[in-house]
Amino acid sequence: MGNFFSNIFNSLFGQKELRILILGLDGAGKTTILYRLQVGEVVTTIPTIGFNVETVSYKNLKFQVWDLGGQTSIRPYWRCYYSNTDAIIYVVDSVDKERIGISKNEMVSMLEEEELKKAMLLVFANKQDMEGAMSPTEVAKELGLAALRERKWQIFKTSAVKGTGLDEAMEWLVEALKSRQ
Ligand SMILES: Nc1nc2c(ncn2[C@@H]2O[C@H](COP(=O)(O)OP(=O)(O)OP(=O)(O)O)[C@@H](O)[C@H]2O)c(=O)[nH]1
Ligand SMILES: [Mg+2]
Repeated sequence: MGNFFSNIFNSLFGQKELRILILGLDGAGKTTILYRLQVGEVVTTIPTIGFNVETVSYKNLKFQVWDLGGQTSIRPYWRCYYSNTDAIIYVVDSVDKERIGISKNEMVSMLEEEELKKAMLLVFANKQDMEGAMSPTEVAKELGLAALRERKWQIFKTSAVKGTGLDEAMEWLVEALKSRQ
């Protein structure tokens, strides 16, 4: 019953939780980002088998943020979480030049999914604090972002451990969601 009233309240006042998925290869920094966004701290992570989900509040908006495991064997399960997604945060380890091609392929096949047609895309060129990190321009080029059609997207340079770039990304997301439709 409580849920019933809160649903009515939410639909009247537009307080629906927005759904965000955090995707990317294993070790890219997804779980670190999730908890940075939620509690503002760096947590010690272990590789995610399955998912973590947390509610994150930002500027009076509530986001239900899903962080999925990125290991090769569990990537096929990403699609189980696609429906009703408002935005995808696609995290790239900017130091991992060897696997940037794999990361691109995973991103491209994800974006082909009908269920994600309307989802906006935020790419995080993460681990910018590390020596040898590719710049956001290089990451954008490697991922072929310029070729994306009919997709609202933006790339951000982030460091989940230093906490840089995340605010800017959330700010962009809030504005993009407001100006949607
Ligand atoms: N230097 C640096 N290390 C980072 C950054 N973000 C994450 N890491 C580290 O990278 C490692 C992997 O981070 P996770 O957040 O567990 O990676 P994940 O994407 O969740 O990995 P899976 O759960 O296996 O898919 C951890 O040791 C993090 O501390 C960053 O911005 N800079
Ligand atoms: Mg993880």
